[in-house]
Amino acid sequence: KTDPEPSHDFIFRSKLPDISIPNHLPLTDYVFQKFSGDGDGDGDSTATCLIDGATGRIFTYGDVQISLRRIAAGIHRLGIRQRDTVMLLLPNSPEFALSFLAVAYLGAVSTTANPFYTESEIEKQAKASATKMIITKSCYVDKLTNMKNDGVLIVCVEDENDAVPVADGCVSFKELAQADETELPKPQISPEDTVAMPYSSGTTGLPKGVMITHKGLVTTIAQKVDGENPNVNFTGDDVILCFLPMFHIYALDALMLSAMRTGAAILIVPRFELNLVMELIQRYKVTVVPVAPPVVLAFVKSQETEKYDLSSVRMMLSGAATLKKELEDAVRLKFPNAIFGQGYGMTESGTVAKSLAFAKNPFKTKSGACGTVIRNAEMKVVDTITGVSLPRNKPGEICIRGDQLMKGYLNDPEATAITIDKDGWLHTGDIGFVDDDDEVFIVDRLKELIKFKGYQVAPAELEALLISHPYIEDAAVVAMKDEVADEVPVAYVVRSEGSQLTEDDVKSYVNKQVVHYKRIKMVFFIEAIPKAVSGKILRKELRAKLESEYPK
Ligand code: 4UU
Repeated sequence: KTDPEPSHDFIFRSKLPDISIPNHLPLTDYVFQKFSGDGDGDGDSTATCLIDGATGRIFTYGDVQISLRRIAAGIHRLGIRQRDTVMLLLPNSPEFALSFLAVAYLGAVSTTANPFYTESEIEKQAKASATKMIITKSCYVDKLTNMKNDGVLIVCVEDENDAVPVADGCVSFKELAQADETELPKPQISPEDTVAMPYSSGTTGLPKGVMITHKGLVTTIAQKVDGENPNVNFTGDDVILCFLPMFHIYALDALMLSAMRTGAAILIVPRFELNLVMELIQRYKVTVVPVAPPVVLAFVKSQETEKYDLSSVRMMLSGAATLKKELEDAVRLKFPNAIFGQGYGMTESGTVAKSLAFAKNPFKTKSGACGTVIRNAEMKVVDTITGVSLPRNKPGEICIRGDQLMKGYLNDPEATAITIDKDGWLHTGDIGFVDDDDEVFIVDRLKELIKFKGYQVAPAELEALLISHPYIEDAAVVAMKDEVADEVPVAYVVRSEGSQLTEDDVKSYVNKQVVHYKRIKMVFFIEAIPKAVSGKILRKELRAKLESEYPK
């Protein structure tokens, strides 16, 4: 029987065969499967799991598994139950990793937030996600007064030397971590339960809670590090450097959890500082360095890389933003022993593509590619106007399908339906193509999202702040190209009649309400914001105007 309407979709797949993925398991069971009776049982509990780069503290795999259960019992004792939301408002630290795992173990949900967020940014996310507990450090507690008054529990990680006592009305993390783990019966977790809920604006609008399930996270990790020929060959001998922010999906999934699944050691650093990072690479003989493009630029520009022994590095992985080919070629020269490649992902989709140069049995890859679609998944590229699927070498919107995708946006079925269509395809809002060797190249972005050094800046969020100003009639925010940050947000503003509002007034009004990378860099006053009849801002027009007036 012939199909009257055969599907003409061009589907792209990994060069690696599909594997069986145990995505029925709860996340922590999967991540530590090597240590369980039913896994392959070769986990070494005395192997190093976490190294605190700031203090040298070490947690073995055994320590981590017992600590996470104690912390889970402590959180439970304070009243947090399955499916409740806990906000992690922590810098990169062993406590971040332990808290995330504890919340997952409990069957509760971690919503991760940048600790540098302003009070109002934290409050918006805490309210929207129905956060019941915030785990943080003393230095951020001042921003949480309102939430504490609203009954949100605040748990405070003490400073290293206990110099600062835990703030009034907060629970000490150290005490919480001493709970009796045998008190907590193991919860029944469904693979469809949400485990992580980072915020992302996706292809349009305000930041939304991205409901990532146990099944989704297990799948995206397995797609990278499982199988006889894993796409990313992390092993128990690796020391993986983690300065990328753990609250963001890239470090959380592709670094922290993937490393734990393979038994590697994770060297945690609170923030990127070039010389400190090079010193740590030398001291700990770091083998894997996950980076974002601004870090690549810092390595390339540095005159001091020669002063350190960086020869232990065997893998450098870049992701989260566009990496220029010239930069990629330049960094290869600085790390002659390292394989360099990219990964491409999205909060909503997990990893979409990964360089096959990182595989155990690697493939030849090209500079500038952001990887090949991960295994156990399908990719297609569609025409942005007709939606028709395109063959190789033709740029269009990249779509991805598989078990790794988010369940949806919290309380937002409309935004979910715009992003994942009825056939299960997630529309990334990125424009790219797949070449003759199955490598993916990203060439443009269809969606409104701005990326400052890989950090998300949602134009709609800044526009909402702008129009809340009494003298601003209308506003639109678009990206301006920038040498260091790749993109920075700039605003087009329509002043209300008779207003003398200046550029500085506008900047200071918005910029004190947002974290540093969302700060508006320039303001252009304009008569009217160009809009479609539907009311949608014609961002393309504004971007073209910007480019003609401020060519790069
Ligand atoms: C050009 O940035 C991320 C996730 C990054 C990631 C995740 C798992 C990288 C490797 C990995 O294994 O998430 P978001 O939600 O903050 O931003 C998603 C957007 C993409 O849609 C794309 O526009 O960030 C951009 N992006 C990239 N752009 C991400 N990676 C790349 C890349 N090249 N390699």
